[in-house]
Amino acid sequence: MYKIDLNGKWKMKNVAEEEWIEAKVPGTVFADLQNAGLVDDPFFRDNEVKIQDLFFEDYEYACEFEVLSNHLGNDEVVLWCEGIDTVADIYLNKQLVAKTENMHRTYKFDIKKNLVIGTNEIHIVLHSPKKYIESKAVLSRFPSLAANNGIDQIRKAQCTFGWDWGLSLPDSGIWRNIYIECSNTAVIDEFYITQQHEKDKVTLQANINFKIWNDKPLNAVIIVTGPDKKTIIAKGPVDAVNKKYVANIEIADPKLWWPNGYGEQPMYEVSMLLMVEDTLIDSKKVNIGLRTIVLRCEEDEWGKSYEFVVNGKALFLRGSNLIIEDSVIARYSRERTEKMLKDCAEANFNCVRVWGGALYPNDDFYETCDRLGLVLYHDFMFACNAYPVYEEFLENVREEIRDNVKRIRHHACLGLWNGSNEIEIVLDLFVSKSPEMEEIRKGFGLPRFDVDESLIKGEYLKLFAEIIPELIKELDPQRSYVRSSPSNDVYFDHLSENRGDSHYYIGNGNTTPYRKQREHYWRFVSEMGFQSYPSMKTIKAFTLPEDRYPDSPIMYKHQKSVYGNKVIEMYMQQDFNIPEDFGLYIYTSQILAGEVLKYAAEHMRRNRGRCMGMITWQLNDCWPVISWAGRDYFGRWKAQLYYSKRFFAPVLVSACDEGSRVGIYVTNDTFDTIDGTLKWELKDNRSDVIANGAEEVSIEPLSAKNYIQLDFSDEVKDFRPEDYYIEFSLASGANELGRGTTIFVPAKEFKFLNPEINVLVEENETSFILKVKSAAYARSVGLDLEKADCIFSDNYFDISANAVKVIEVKKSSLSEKLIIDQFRDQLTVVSVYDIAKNAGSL
Ligand code: BMA
Repeated sequence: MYKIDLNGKWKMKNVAEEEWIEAKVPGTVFADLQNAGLVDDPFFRDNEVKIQDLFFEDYEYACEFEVLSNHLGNDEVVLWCEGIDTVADIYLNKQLVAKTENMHRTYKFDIKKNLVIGTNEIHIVLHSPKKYIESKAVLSRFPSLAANNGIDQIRKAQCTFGWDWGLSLPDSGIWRNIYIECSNTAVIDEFYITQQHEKDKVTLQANINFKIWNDKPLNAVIIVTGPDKKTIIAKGPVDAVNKKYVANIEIADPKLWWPNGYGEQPMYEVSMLLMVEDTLIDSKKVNIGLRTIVLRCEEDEWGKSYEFVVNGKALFLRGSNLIIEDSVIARYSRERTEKMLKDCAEANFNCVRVWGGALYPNDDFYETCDRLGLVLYHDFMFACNAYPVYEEFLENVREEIRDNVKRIRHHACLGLWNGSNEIEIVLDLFVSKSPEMEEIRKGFGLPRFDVDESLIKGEYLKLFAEIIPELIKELDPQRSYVRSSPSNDVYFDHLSENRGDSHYYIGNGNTTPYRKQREHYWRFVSEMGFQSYPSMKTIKAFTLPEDRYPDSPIMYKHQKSVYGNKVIEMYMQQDFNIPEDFGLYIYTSQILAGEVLKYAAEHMRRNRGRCMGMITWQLNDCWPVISWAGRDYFGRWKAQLYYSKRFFAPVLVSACDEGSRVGIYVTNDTFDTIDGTLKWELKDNRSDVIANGAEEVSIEPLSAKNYIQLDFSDEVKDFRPEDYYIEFSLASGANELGRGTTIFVPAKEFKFLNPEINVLVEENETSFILKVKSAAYARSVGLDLEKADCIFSDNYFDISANAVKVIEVKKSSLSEKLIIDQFRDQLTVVSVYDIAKNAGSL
């Protein structure tokens, strides 16, 4: 096999203009225009508006490459386009050879007859995605909820047209590798490896399909190399009639792959070789992890379970939703993706949901998830729309599913295929006459569309309950499939909590106080979130000083939800006084989001068994924006992600407070029994102990239980609840497993004293060590650096007077090298006391 790599330097121009500019492939039109200095930074202030005309233009890419006579002498010469965004015509030597209409597909075209020996030219015309959807919008059933009408007609990352956290930047480009492959005699065409798990043994079945142009006898060799580097080899003749080779390979004493926090992620390398006599003519390699993952939905006392069972153990999934990593897709990089995913593992995630309004990630994303033990709840790329079912569209979709399932199915991390995002909700919203839907419609200010309900829902079922699951049965039969999120196995009963998965938001069209979340007992939540502002450092990157206040026109350009900044403030008022200072306002919004999610997550984890997963909305941002993200565009952790690290900790100690009663719970999401001491203390705002208690506990693996129930109803008569808090902790020997505090009133009513927080910074070779002390009870203590970025081992934590909280900052997490004095100078500290002080309520 011989490869002609077409990646690299190309030229590009607007079809309607003469002048070419330098272009980079893989890449995108917008990135090339930006590199040539022809467009402004789309993320700055309101520049988004200025770039919109660009997406109504057609662009052309071209480059030349050499072909030798021995290239053309091959049996097959194929052009591979691993990603073309989206509507394109491909020309070779001025002849049209192919058209594309799907960003998500891997295209391959036979081009042997189109090439000449010597210099060849390829040029690719990328048609305007905006014009394309405009021309097709008549075929759409409904106007789009999220962005431009007609986006359901184009197989392109739906959110690139704009979303309630995303700007409109529907770019085009040759966004993945492009190359020519010349093959002869025979090649490995496809392979699929299944796993059969039995006690102390896993049997792999490798199915390899070949393309054969020759009648020479062929042999296949499969080498499986385990994590201990021991190999198992299978070999035999290729069945030339069926062009196949099938081998069963037994692995004794298999080393199982586990999600993050439950064990290791050992990988087995499977090499497949194709030989003519002793000569190697083709090979393929894949890394697999040995594990079973199934979604178990069985009738139980509450309805029907919705839990992921990994290697026979039902595990609680903890994670967040991935959107696109950057609005300019050319800026994706392996390093950035890896950093983001490492942050997920650091925040105690064992799962990531790949959300359906985005794109199928690059291979390195999956490899990293394999390595870090992040189970994927993986959508196909359909979101919030009624998708068409005319044959041409369906054929395009079938190919997209085939390409992506074949590309992704061997990854150990792949936990579930999910057909789509929020389609049942949206269709119901458009057509249902039910009073519940009428109410939600009102919240969105939407009319009901007088369209035949059964027709619309029938179309949805055709695509997501027939076509896609049939393909999964054929291509990836060992994987679980659900048709939408949220959904359950009763059609259009997506609001039900006792079966299926749920999405739950406060503030999206409702004003439910967040403490009401405890009235719900979801089986699995695949979306739940609350908006907050990104850090001041991020805001500075897209604003001028005069823009820096919550309601400024520019802040609103970076707020895409119709509910907007007002909702954040409305909820803020429930718990906090509103600070004047913008920096404190940002801090307040961030800890509020943390508190909202903590409240729900702890409740769900206390109900482990009934509820078996929480995936927050959303993990990341694709530009600097006010959104639900836990990690902002620049990768900075918002308070929410630090809160996640605590509320997703494998061992969680939490307090369930109801008036003057407080229950202390432990959720143990590990495989180990924990013997330890659970302590509680009732303290005043100076941290003086008023009452306390302790209990020796033995905590079963994979369990959640209320160990201590306290009732202060008598004491409450004598004390003012705004002066007191409860501190609780769990320790096993010298090892502290969890600590937290809870107050009896909303934070704005608590009588905080000046905590005079003091941070002593020391260092060793690899880390800065921070020793945080305070003079009184301090809540949500936030640490940051003024200019540089870093990851603190804990942040936005509560601390009592006289305690020393030790925080580590790995020097490797710093965005720039700092010596200890610079680190000290840049360090800022804030706590809820500062909000109250700034708001003048003390
Ligand atoms: C859900 C998601 C997204 C959206 C988010 C916030 O509905 O699936 O479509 O961005 O909520 O509104």
